[in-house]
Parts: sequence; C-alpha cells; structure tokens
Amino acid sequence: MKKISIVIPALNEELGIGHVVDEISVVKLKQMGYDTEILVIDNDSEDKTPHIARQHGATVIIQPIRGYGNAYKAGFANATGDIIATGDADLTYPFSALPKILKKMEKEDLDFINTNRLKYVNTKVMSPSHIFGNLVFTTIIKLLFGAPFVDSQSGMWIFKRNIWKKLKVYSSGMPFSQELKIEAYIRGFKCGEIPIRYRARAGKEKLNTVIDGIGNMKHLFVKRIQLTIKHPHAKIHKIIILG
Ligand SMILES: Nc1nc2c(ncn2[C@@H]2O[C@H](COP(=O)(O)OP(=O)(O)O)[C@@H](O)[C@H]2O)c(=O)[nH]1
Ligand SMILES: [Mg+2]
Repeated sequence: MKKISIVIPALNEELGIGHVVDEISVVKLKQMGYDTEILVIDNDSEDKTPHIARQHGATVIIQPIRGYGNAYKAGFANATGDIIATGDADLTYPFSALPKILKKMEKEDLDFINTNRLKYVNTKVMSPSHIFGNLVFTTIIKLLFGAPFVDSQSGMWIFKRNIWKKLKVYSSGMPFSQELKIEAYIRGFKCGEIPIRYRARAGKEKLNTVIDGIGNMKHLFVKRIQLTIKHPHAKIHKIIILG
C-alpha cells in the first residue's frame, strides 16, 4: 500500500483545525490504494489547536520556533508517505479534492503539483489587494525564474516526498511557499498546476500583508542573485495545466 502524508502548519487555528482534519477523505484515499497520515505542525499556539487536532485523529508535531517555513520543514522531516500534500489549517483549502488531484498526478506522472486559487477567486474569499499582489508576484517570478505557475503564493501542494531532499529551500517564513515552487521548477521536476476553489478563512489571518509582501519580494531578488552565482543554468520547461 502506498502512503500519503498530509502536512498542515497551524498557529492559533482552533476554529478551523478540527474541520480541516475531518475534511480529509481517508476512506476515498484508501480505496485509491493510499494509507493516510495527518501531521499537524503546531507552531507554538497559545490556544487549543494541538488539543483539537489530536481529538480529530491527527498526529501533532511541535515546532516551537515560529515561522511558516519552519513549520513545514519540521513537517516534511517527520513525514513518511510516498506523497506529501499540504494546506493551511484555516479552512481555505479544499482537502476533499485530494483524491481527484492524486488521480491526475498519477495519470500525468507528475513530481510536483501546485494548486491555483486565482482561476475561481472572488473578493469574498480574498481581498482585492491580495488578488492584485498575487498577480504581481506571479509576473515577477515568471520574469526572474521563468517559472510559469499562475498562483505563486498558493499554500496547497502535492508532491513526491523523494524530491524534497533535492530542493534547496532556505526560507523559514512566508517566502517558503514561493521558494518551494521555484525550486521544484528549476531543478527540472515534472510540475503541474490545478485550479481549486479557495474558501473564506476561519479565524484570524496570520499573514501581514505589507510586512510579508515586502519580505516575499525581497526574497525573490536575493534568491535570483544566489541562483545566478550557484546555479546559472536554470531549466526552462513547460508545466502541465490540469483541468
Ligand atoms: N503566518 C504564519 N503562519 C503560520 C505560522 N506558523 C504556522 N502558520 C500557519 O500557516 C498557515 C498560513 O497562514 P495564513 O495566515 O493562513 O496566511 P495566508 O493563507 O497566506 O493568508 C496557517 O495555517 C497558519 O496557522 C507562522 O509563524 N506564521
Ligand atoms: Mg491561510
């Protein structure tokens, strides 16, 4: 039997985490030949997040050092599945779509899938400034790295675990998301992107639009310079757009 590890970073997400864990279709995944492990990475929450996650059957991994990237690094280090799937603990990502996404991944034999929130996005689920910001990031990432993902900031990825050790992802904070995609792409892995229906958030947003926006932008230029020094011949290739 193959195995999928679902890795969910969580910082004070007691409103959403239980529902997020419940939404994962363990039975359907089993029918497809996958055992499921659910890892919630508690990032030093001050509320009942870890307690609720355990009550709903997840394994809780404690990452005492805050940071979105730090949480994911702890999660990936502890994941044992052949496939890793990710998403926030705030109800925004449709975990129920995982069986469908996995089927497409198998069919196209992809190494890395990004999900695209922007195809069906609306201002009830994402603010106009975030929609605009996402479009700016996508354009800059395409210009700097050639990576043609439509949604560079999406937090839901599905990938083969064995590619993780070949990706040089250094970010400890929010830039982790864009850096993972850039790395998967430039290291030559077979990438795809699939539209999802993003939803409104439960609980308080942890992202700070201005501080994290500037941080992400700065990261892109630093990354570009680092790559030019260490890895001048980034691979330019196509990604598969899944319907
Ligand atoms: N921003 C942030 N999120 C964290 C951290 N640790 C874990 N998380 C989780 O990472 C996910 C992303 O944060 P969120 O506020 O939803 O950002 P957004 O989806 O980009 O608006 C959520 O599930 C957070 O609970 C952290 O230190 N900072
Ligand atoms: Mg979120």
